[in-house]
Amino acid sequence: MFNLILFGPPGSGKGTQSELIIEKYGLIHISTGVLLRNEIAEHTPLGLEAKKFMDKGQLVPDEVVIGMISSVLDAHPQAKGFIFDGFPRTSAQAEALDKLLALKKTAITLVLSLEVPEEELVRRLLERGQTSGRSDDANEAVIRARITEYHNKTAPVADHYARFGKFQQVKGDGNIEETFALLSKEITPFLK
Ligand code: B4P
Repeated sequence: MFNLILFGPPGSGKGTQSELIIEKYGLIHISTGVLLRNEIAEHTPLGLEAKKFMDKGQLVPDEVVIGMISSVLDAHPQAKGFIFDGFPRTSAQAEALDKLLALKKTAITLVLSLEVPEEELVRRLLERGQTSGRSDDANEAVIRARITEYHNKTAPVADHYARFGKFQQVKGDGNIEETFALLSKEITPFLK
């Protein structure tokens, strides 16, 4: 199996690039952001709980997110591999993911981290906020709070995977096609 984590701050293009990667390589896409927004749209108890955090630009509690991931992994026993988009976002989530994958006799193959300057992140998210209807893109204060959460809680996840030589930075401030070409260069050798 080939299991990829697409890593990077909010607005770095994880969701955008994941769509292109699944189309080219046939992996199963797991986006915790999409899963959480679906729960909110369906007014489930999990969605109502998640919304309280997401509207403020905060991370949703680990146990909520880890439970969701576990169900999705179980739903795809024949997958040739997964792309994790927006997960793990804390060290506790990374440790839980390692354990869940070990139970399935697999592991993370590679972590690709999209590097984009902060002002470009804010610009992209404000632009998306004009049309997305996403409450967490709605104003700059919430966007900055998400970036702060990233620095405080998510950035340390990089060390977790760098220790095993699986962490690779990729320039993410070019256009969508340029960034996809750089990611493909890293992925293709594993999936030839
Ligand atoms: P996510 O849904 O994961 O979203 P994101 O980090 O905001 O965006 P992403 O990096 O995917 O950017 P995108 O491609 O969309 O998280 C939302 C919230 O959910 C979190 O704040 C948190 O509250 C919660 N959450 C999710 N996962 C969690 C977890 N594991 N634990 C706890 N809480 C969790 O791109 C953004 C914009 O830029 C788009 O408009 C796009 O068109 C544009 N763009 C992309 N690439 C571009 C490029 N190269 N050039 C110009 N524009 C580009």
